[in-house]
Amino acid sequence: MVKDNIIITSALPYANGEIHLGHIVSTYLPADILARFYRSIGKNVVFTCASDDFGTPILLQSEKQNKTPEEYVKYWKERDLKDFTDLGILFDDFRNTSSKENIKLTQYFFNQIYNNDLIYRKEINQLYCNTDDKYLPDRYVLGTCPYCKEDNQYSDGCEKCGRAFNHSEILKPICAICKNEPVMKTSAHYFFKLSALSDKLKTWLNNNDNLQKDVKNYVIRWIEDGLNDWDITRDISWGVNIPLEEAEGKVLYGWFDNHICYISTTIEHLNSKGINGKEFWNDSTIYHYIGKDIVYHHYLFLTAMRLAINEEYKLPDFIPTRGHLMLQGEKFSKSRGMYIGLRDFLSDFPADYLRYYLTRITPYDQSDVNFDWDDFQVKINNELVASIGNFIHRVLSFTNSKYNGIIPEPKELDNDDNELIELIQESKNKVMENIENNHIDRAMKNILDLSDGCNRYFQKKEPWKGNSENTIYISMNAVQSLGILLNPFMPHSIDKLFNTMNIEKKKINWENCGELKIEANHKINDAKILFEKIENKAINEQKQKLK
Ligand code: B3M
Ligand code: ZN
Repeated sequence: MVKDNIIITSALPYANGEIHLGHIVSTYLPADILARFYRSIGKNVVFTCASDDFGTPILLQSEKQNKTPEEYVKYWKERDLKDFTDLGILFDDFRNTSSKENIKLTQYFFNQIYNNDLIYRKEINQLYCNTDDKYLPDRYVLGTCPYCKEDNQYSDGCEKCGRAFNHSEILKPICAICKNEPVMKTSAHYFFKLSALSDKLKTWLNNNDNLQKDVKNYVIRWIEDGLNDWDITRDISWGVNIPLEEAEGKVLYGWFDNHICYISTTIEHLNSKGINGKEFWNDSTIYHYIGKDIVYHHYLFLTAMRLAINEEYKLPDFIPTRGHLMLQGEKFSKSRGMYIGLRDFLSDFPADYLRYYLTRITPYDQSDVNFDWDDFQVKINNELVASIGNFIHRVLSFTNSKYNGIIPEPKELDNDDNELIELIQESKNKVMENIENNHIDRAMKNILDLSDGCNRYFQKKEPWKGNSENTIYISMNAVQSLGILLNPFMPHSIDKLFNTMNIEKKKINWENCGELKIEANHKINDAKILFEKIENKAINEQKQKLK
């Protein structure tokens, strides 16, 4: 059973580039739909996110652009937030991993874990550039992959063969800044004893029935194969300082501080509203939405860190994990031109078309999701326009033309009328159950089936032949019910719909779905077409843009 307090987070975007459709599919859209749904049934929802500011790639990029890292991340944070807002991703708060509060909480975590003897210091070999006078972690080093021998790879892994490796293993290393050859130097690093928490992690995984079984199984396999201790240090200037005197000049690895920002953002947000954030955190149902590439970090690093401080901050209940986005059956990739940026998409199509399509094609599992332009056109035209939009428009325009926009007084309801009301109530329960179980694709299919049922009802009743009072009265209430069900998925369109229907969105909630809330004599405004068909030309233009 979910609690009354609900905390939802989405993986934090690096403040290092634009948001694209790959980000949306696994992480932001499913989380936003759940948040909107829980708000509509009256839960206390806090949906938060932040920009992920620290780390070597961001420092390197800011240096390349002659900016301070602070200026650099500010630009991307604002840009990303604008794009999310345009898509209707409605965060209650969006902060920064580099915020004062997050740094403070991160250092608190470090100290507690250190005091609990779960962090130790060890000398390791690090590449160092004498020209730039720097240690060179991760992306500061280019070299040849030790496995497949591909040139021009970063020192943390190879893009060609996909292997991750240790910094010191890269062959023929050069400094990414000055291109000179670095030397090997020893440096003291701090390690988190992940291995020592293996049993606790396993128990937690086994006891949490909300986690997806397939993910849980392979994470348990990782634990059984033996976990390595985790190097949480970087010898760079851009990060959270390690709060120990002897660690001067060293910062924490970004994956140590970024997920703590789920906690710091949520708690700060609540505190600013006069609610005790920590109490709320510990008395809520917690969801962390992620893509499958960061399972290790969330199922192991994040949970281990909370376990390491004796669960002073509650562990997540759900970590909904979804697959990658493919485009036209190929790997989504900016460098190869198989790519769609969110902002570009939104300049050509309405936000709700993307929300509709991605919802329809995204299951609650690890399988990859294929964005296909032809399929997009088919689903929008044959489903959203031809079923949902068609029913809504027929009802509204008929009411305008036959009744001057005024809902007629119904007579005694007949079988067909009652059957439609029943269908709405059944659909509502199915949609609700599916959303609560994270099956948003199935929930959308339930809504589509309902709108098909509404169309059949309207067709059978033939209101154009006269005697249309009941049909219009019932249909108008069906439209409102559809609007309530669709609202978490397509909020922009439902705002427009409710404006046309002259009803205040604030005044209606999930419970009103299936009720005959719209009464006789209520007056609606002039109907406007809510969803327009997509022409072939528009799709062909998009296909041309690829590659
Ligand atoms: N910034 C983005 C990623 O690896 C990374 C997520 C952080 S979530 C705490 O997809
Ligand atoms: Zn150099």
